[in-house]
Amino acid sequence: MAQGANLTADELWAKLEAAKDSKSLLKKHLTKTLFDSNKDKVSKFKGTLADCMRSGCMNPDSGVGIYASDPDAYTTFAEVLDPVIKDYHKVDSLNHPKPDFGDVDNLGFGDLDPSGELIVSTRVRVGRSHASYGFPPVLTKEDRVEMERKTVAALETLKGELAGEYNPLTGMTADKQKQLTDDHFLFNDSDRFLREAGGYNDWPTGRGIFFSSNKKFLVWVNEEDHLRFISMQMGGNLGEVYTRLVKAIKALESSGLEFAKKDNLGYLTFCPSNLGTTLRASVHIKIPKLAAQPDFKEFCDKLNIQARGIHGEHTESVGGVYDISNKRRLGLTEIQALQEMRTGVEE
Ligand code: ADP
Ligand code: DAR
Repeated sequence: MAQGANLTADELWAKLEAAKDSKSLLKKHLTKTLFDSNKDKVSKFKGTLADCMRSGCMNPDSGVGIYASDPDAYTTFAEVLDPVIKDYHKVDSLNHPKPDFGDVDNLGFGDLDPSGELIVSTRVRVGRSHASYGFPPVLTKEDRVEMERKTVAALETLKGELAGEYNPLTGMTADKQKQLTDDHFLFNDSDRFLREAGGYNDWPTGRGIFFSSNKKFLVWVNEEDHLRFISMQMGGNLGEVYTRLVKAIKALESSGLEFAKKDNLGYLTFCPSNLGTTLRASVHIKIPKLAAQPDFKEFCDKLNIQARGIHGEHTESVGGVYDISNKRRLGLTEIQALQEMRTGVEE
């Protein structure tokens, strides 16, 4: 159960105010004036500012610290969310470009590490939200089950390399879940930031994972976002991984699913850090010496790349292997975000 589930906006604010050392974007941008003028507003999905800020107030060590309670929160609480979005994605104005996946038949690159000495595996993912549904703080059990049903129906239309099977978490043995999570395929319910944001309400109902037959295309259902489309494989062939994902996105877009979008923000997601292209391209790469350099964080910041541990965000590196990915997802196109990751990894 999320500790802060029943705290009022004022009680959450008091926690944030007391967290003098917090470096989150919520702490940086939510002034008392903004708090007072937004704390009583309610979105079209009945979301509140408390719903949005809860996780960052309960976890002062958050990086971002705020989520959108629902798609309309990006309008109702724009005064609070816009400064966070601009800061995270390093943009001065919010006018996200139209989707552009580039020419996948002429990408100009393939395997970033043909020798296989550095890159263990490569993954590219996007997030999507079903239009007309809220996000975790306002979702009901019935919403999740309904979204799961719509998603599975769309996944059943996939053909060829993308065809596969859906595995609901309900009824999945603990051993199978552990094996899939250890192998970096499946998500779990261990992220305290997502927990405080309502991400595990009614767990595990409505959650599951789709695998293509070769397990190189996956879809997460109702984890942090309603949908995560994931292409991944061992080695460093970014070209192959990306091309597979683009094929899947186009197939699912014509499967009848309707995704939540907003002109100036692109595709809408639960966390503002994932808006726009929603694209995160990553490699698990062996860089123990580089990562041990005192200026490693500055090195990454300069290249707009982010280093994570290898079992997901907020986890540690193991054996000198780091998850290196693009940081920015909004204010640039999909192919630009991918190129930013590629340039960073090649550096
Ligand atoms: P995201 O927001 O993209 O889902 P996380 O950091 O939460 O990112 O990672 C989700 C899962 O994907 C984790 O289990 C992580 O180990 C796995 N993962 C991420 N990038 C790679 C990669 N390049 N190769 C293999 N697994 C990866
Ligand atoms: N844990 C939150 C979210 C940061 C971005 N990652 C997401 N959305 N998975 C934080 O503020 O650290």
